Amino acid sequence: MFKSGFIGIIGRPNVGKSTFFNAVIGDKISIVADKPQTTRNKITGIKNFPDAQLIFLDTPGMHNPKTPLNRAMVQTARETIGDAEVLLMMIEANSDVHHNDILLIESLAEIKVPVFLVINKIDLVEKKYLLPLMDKFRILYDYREIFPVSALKGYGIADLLTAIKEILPEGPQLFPEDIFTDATERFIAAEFIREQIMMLTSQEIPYVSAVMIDSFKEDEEKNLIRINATINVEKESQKAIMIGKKGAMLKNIGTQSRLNMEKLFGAKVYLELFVRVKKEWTSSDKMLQEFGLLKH
Ligand SMILES: Nc1nc2c(ncn2[C@@H]2O[C@H](COP(=O)(O)OP(=O)(O)OP(=O)(O)O)[C@@H](O)[C@H]2O)c(=O)[nH]1
Ligand SMILES: [Mg+2]
Repeated sequence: MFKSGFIGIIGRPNVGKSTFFNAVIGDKISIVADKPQTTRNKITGIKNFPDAQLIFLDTPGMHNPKTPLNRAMVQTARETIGDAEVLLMMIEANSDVHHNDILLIESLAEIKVPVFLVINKIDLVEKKYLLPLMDKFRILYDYREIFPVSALKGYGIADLLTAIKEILPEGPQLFPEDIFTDATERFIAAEFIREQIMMLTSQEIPYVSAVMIDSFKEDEEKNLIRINATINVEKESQKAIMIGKKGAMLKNIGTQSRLNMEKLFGAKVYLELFVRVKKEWTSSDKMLQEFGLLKH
């Protein structure tokens, strides 16, 4: 019997959903940063077994949105909840119940599919803290099972995958075996650039940045990809920070993201970055749609 299904990874920002997603898929597809609200889109990753295909959906962190951009992100996360056969609600071992956890649990009220509680970052705490935390969450929702893991160290992931396989329904292989994501190389390239912005800039800058790929040209003979991309920010002052002194910041963003692209694409990458001011793009539905953050 072959099994398949969609597994939604949900949770408040920064608990390690994308780190876990990449660990399961075995490749860095979804970007990770030490700041909340890194992921903005639903990202699909496929994990194949001889007898099953598990399709993981990484989602933006659940929070109380205050801006149109944030509303779009939360909407994307909520929609994914309805698309899944199994849900993994992720929390952190090193923090208490957070109001965003409560917000998420409220949106699980009508959900019929099994929900696993995944306690991530167990490498950061002593074991004795886990049981009280499990109890606090158990009284809030009737989880099918609870799994302590460390996405970073790889602890507990194999057991969790086994449990998911067990409860998945019978179903066909939905994606060819050699495909590990439905994200395009263009999308991943833009995300890798945004990941460096998340890591290297501070304050509001990560949250007013959107990356667009202007051109993506593969030269197969030379195993080379030429990419032109534009980083959009909202103000001239933010543009100046993004470029940095003598262009140092932009150069750094470009170098780091290019190295990640070369690793994943297995090709040499020439990357050219441009910074543009798009006033108030985070509050314009039209711009959010154009940047692929809001459905038409
Ligand atoms: N120590 C430790 N850190 C982790 C673990 N998993 C993730 N992290 C760190 O937690 C931070 C957030 O990780 P992400 O994977 O971006 O978190 P996320 O839940 O996808 O965040 P959003 O996309 O903002 O919702 C990063 O700095 C990760 O390196 C873990 O198991 N242990
Ligand atoms: Mg994420």
